[in-house]
Amino acid sequence: MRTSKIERVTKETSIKVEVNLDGTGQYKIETGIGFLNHMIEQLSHHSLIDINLEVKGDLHVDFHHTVEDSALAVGEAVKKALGDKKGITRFGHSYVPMDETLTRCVLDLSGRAYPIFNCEFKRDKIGEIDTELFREWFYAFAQAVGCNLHVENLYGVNNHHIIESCFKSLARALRVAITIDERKKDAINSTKGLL
Ligand SMILES: [Mn+2]
Repeated sequence: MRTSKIERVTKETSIKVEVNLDGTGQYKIETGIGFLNHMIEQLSHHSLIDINLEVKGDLHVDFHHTVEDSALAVGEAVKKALGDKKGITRFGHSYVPMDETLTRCVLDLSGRAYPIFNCEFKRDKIGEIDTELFREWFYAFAQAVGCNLHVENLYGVNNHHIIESCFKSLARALRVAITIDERKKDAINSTKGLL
């Protein structure tokens, strides 16, 4: 089983996270922000990565640190669990619709962080959370995992659908990319010999 455990403590947030890449999508997510819990639960459920995440953040300041650091912690845990990345499929992509909305995610677990997040929101907030913070979440996640991550909302009207489809499409793309390719399971999936 490819598992990891991370504890990440700063003056802004205190985080414990455990992941199992070879899980079944079991989760316990407690960030203190309802909508963010809902999104990270989607990530776990649809990637089949088991995620236990506990964040105690400085929500009295605003949600920024909690959102960004939750992504850094989950990303670091995924990176650690991937280890030397032997045998992984490496690339993954998916399209996820939600009613009127369609979002695409394409990623490469290359070891190089390069996030693209092309989504526009027509509302400033969903529930209590600022929609602009989701760019921060995807940027931080790509930085921490060390992946080339392109998330693009192709069209959509409802802002809840737009952001939820981003997390679901990340989950589905990640599920493919982390899967062991049985035909190459003892090799690193790069002509360089390193990922
Ligand atoms: Mn929802």
